[in-house]
Amino acid sequence: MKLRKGSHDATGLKFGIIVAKFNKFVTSKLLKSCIEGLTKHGVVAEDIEVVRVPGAFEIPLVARTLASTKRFDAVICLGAVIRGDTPHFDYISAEASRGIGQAALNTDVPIIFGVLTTDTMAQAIERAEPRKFNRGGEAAKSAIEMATVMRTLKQCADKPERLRSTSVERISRKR
Ligand code: INI
Repeated sequence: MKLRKGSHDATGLKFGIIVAKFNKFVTSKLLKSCIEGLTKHGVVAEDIEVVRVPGAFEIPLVARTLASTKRFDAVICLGAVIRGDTPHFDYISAEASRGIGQAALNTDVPIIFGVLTTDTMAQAIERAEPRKFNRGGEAAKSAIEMATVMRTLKQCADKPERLRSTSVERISRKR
């Protein structure tokens, strides 16, 4: 059996971050922890590009545009959609998740869904808070893991079997 997995060493990797301005109190926390998460794992500030958009609804188009440039190893989407009492929530959260997933599949670049969808502002704050759920930091970790596993898979696709051993962990079954 061969197990292929990503790593947490992000040295030399480049990331695009898209952050929604709507519910900025929450999304600014997500952004801060996300950037800290990337730099903690070896990413330098010059290799991070942040794009601000009005709300979560606008994220997919920018995600696809950034990913299409092929300048980034992964793109991270940050936003906060809070239910409140309007049906807006369902439309925006559905569109953001569908569009972000579609952008990743269309471009072959990992795009991370760091958009909070909660019933209340209190829940959103709790999820963004670094000492609680730290979803911004989690998004950074997922981006690094996906960027490194995709790099490994692409190297495997390019190289003949005998050259792949550095990126492949071989597990022999004990009998
Ligand atoms: N955008 C969000 O990111 N979160 C929300 O909770 C939200 N609500 O509740 O309305 C929201 N609306 C704005 C939307 O994303 C677009 O920016 C707007 O509709 C313009 O296209």
